[in-house]
Amino acid sequence: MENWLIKQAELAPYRPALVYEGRTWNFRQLKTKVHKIAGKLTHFIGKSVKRAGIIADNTPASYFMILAFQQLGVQPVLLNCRLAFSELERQREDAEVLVVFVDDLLKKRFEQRVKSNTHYYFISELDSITSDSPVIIQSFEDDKIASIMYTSGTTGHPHGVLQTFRNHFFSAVGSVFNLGLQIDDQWLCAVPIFHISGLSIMMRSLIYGTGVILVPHFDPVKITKLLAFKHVSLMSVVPIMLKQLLELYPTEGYNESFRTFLLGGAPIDAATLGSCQKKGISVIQSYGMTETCSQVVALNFADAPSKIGSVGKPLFPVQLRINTGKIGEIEVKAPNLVKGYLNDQAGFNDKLTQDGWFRTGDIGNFDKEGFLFIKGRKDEMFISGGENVFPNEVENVYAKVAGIKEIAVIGIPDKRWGQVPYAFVELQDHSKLDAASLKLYGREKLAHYKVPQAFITVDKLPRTANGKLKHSAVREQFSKVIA
Ligand code: S0N
Ligand code: MG
Ligand code: MG
Repeated sequence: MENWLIKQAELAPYRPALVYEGRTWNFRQLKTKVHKIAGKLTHFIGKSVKRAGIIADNTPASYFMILAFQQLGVQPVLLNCRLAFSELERQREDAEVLVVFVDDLLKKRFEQRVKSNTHYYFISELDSITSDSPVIIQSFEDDKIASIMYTSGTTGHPHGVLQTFRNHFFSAVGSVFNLGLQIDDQWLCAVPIFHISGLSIMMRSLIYGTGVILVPHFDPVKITKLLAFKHVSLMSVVPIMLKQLLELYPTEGYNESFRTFLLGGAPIDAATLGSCQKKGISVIQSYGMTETCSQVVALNFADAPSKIGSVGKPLFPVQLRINTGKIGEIEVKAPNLVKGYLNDQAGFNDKLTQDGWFRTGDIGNFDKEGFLFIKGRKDEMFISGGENVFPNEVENVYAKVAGIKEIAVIGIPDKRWGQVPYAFVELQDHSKLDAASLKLYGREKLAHYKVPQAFITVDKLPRTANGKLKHSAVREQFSKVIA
């Protein structure tokens, strides 16, 4: 395929590509800007670098930088800014990345790290660099890596998901066949661009030639104003965002340009969806993951009102099956399914069935009309505010703490975040538990949303016959303590 950015600069040069706090770049200006940064990058990181990292925030600087990497054929490794520094370092090393750019909006958190670590730079450090003439790749080859983002798993450390241009292209195709396209569409992006929820909005824009309204933070008041008064057509949200926007929904409704929320990232309660319906707010529920470059299942406009609670039907041309035929693990085959994990192809292959379907770890069922309902997880993973939390990752960090014999982390329902982590701790003899210092310790080693909100001492943690921690039994046995 022809380089998408160059193509749109030719096809739709004057159409808005990016809008940010009152500034607009059309596709021609976007191309010029991105190529200029590509030239600076060439000067800065050399011509032969394969990958580079970015700790992005939702700003034009990060947006341009991600696109500039792609223009140079450099694989952008998108690092989650909410991670603890040790987590980021492990991912950087795994991806063999020597240069990581940090968005200047994150200065407060990263200032010391950028100063003291040779691999990290603020994006603004490029300002004073002259721009060499960059060697821009003319085509986006199907199997070339367009982006890498890390996801955790039930075993071991997070792995880098290798997303190709073809993966992004088919993801965008599946979405547009469902949601339709108007050439003046503008997609509001408040989800992080380091997640596939956000990056997929950027990629769709390049593929469709439509605009993105980027916002730096999820501020429900500001966003409600945008939805009410600006030309916004679609907005991707996770449940916590939709709930907060619902509370602020103006009596006059949103601007007539608004078509729908695309809801994903986590299951949502029926009451919130019911309220949206009552108020006449269009919500398209969807289901997807980093490994499929965003949605693979979504409702459509016609079915959304009558199929509340379902995430819809598999998008074109996604194939989906439930392994048992009734309620069971959801398996997927699709051109937007990635080929593997960086440095861990075996780990990825383990998730494939013998006939090549990807086992998602999610449990669901189809109703008689072929609509998918998500019922839960096969493993202990849970979602907090749209972020996946793998208990074993948290447990491994705490297993090293003196005095802790064993620790079990489970997701507990939470009104705001959906679920939050709680820890149940079996202490070594004569040890004492100090929840405050355990929290501090977690904050050092883990992203904040992974740190247990409570540490509860128990005499004995339930184990299976062969001594493995049994999370389901932890939940059953100690549910009274939590309630
Ligand atoms: C909800 C968000 C915006 C909250 O972040 P915010 O407001 O910036 O919080 P902070 O200032 O960082 O922290 C304030 C306090 O809140 C706690 N906190 C923050 N985030 C969380 C959290 N996630 N869970 C629990 N607690 C949290 C902090 O700890 C802090 O507390 P104190 O004061 O104690 O320090 C933010 O979390 C956010 O952006 N969430 C969404 C992330 C997301 O996009 N997830 C989706 C990932 N999934 C996918 O990408 C696949 C599906 C998909 O592609 C998709 C998803 C949605 C829509 C569409 C699609 C699609 O298919 O296209
Ligand atoms: Mg530095
Ligand atoms: Mg914030």
